[in-house]
Amino acid sequence: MPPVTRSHARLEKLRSVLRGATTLLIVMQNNPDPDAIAAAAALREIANQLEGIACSLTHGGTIGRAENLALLRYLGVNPRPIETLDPTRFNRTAIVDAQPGAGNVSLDPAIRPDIVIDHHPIRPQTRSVPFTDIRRHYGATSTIMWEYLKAAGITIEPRLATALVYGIRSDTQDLGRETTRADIEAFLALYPMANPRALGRIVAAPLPRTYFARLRWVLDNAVIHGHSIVASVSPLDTPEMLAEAADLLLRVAGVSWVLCYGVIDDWLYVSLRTSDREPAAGTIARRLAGKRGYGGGHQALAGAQIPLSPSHRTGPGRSRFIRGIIGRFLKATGNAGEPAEPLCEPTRG
Ligand SMILES: [Mn+2]
Repeated sequence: MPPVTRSHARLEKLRSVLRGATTLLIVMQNNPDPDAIAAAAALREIANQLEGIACSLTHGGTIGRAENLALLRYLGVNPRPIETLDPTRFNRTAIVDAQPGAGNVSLDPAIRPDIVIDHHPIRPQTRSVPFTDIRRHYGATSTIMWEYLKAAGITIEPRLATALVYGIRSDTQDLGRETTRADIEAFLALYPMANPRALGRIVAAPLPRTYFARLRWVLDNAVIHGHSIVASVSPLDTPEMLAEAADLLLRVAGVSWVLCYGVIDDWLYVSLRTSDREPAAGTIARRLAGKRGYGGGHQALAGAQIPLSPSHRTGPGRSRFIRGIIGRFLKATGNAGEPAEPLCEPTRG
């Protein structure tokens, strides 16, 4: 008899929650990233192979980032926008790489999921879920899912292995950020099963020209305050661009804190990044979100979304509100009062 490890015990519990179901809805965060997509594909494989369950993947927001669209195409999965389906028609519901009530999940709060698997700090609503596996120190949910696949003895085909490798790589910035031993072990085990050429094509997916226009806006409008840099993204079509701009700006020499922001449908979206050990970006994101918004994340990366009240939606009211958020960010990072300096000299024609 094989030894009963912790992974096997977890897998048995997951199977017991799935057992008897014929359909499973797998909910990803809004504007899902590669880690969410890979984790959802892995859970689908497990539910399908072990319990014969038909799975549907869904998410709020949009998937606009070229790399993520290329990943979906390669995986052959077609997640549906959550507003186009009725979650109550599925026997079971799971959330991966996010948690109920987190603000970045569009599952109706009245629907309690049966399964939550994630690597963000645990949220109160998660505690009442029948099956939870929250490992906040893991760099990626893809790493957690690999442990389930391994415990289940499932042969991981190249497409899924490639997705999981990409999920781990992108959430940990190539194992350089928020990485544990488990992430490295998962990466080393999965990499030989992955298709490096396919991964290369996904990572270097062709970018639309609008991407470069947004990028030019970011670079032209980024302002340095001491060790912090602040940039708007406008127009903002999807919050994904904020994360991308924030990752890029953290590479500016002398900068250890980044805030990127933009407005979509009367919500202010904020992306934070830091290379400092403290304070945690997640803590600042929660503070900026206040009572009306949602904020959270990890030590090095975090995000917030804040609803704009009618007087803050346009013109000077909006500018004042955003200046207030930036001011609180600069205070929290110890850069309040530092002179504002543009990132780039204005270009001369
Ligand atoms: Mn993740």
